Amino acid sequence: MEQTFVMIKPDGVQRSLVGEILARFEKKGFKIVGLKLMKVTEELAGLHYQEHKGKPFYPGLIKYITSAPVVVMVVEGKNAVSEVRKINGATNPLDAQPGTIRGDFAQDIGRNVIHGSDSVESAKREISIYFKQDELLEYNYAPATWLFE
Ligand code: D4T
Repeated sequence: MEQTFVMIKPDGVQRSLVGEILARFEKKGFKIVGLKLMKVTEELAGLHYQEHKGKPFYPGLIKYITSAPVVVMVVEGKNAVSEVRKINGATNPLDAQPGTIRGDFAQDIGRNVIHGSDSVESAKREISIYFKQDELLEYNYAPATWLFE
């Protein structure tokens, strides 16, 4: 099983989309192994988005992500990294298909509601930025019996 990192960005929390978004991941059958509401500091934002440092949209991105609470989570399932990105939809909501989170709930690339790691390596890095080891729980996930052959 693969783990990935997901963030409901400040606009998603402010627009009361947390329950709706969590439900999509739960209904897919992803096991939630970590979950919390938090405020992203400038330091954490800088670590998370280090690959974008120097790009024109970087200052706005940091301001946005640190502006209000976010919900961070670690979800686990088959091909979780790519499956979560399919559920999230294209980075630019105007390119995102209806039925995806961004396709259904967003219009602007700078307010695109959700983040999902783009590779297993990124997922590991981002999980370690936002979660301490003891915040990730190991437990028996009952639906697994009916999700997997
Ligand atoms: P995240 O990281 O939010 O899941 O987005 P993606 O992985 O899908 O896309 P990304 O890393 O290329 O972009 C990170 C973040 O920056 C915002 N952004 C991006 C922006 O405001 N303007 C831009 O031109 C780009 C490329 C949106 C997502």
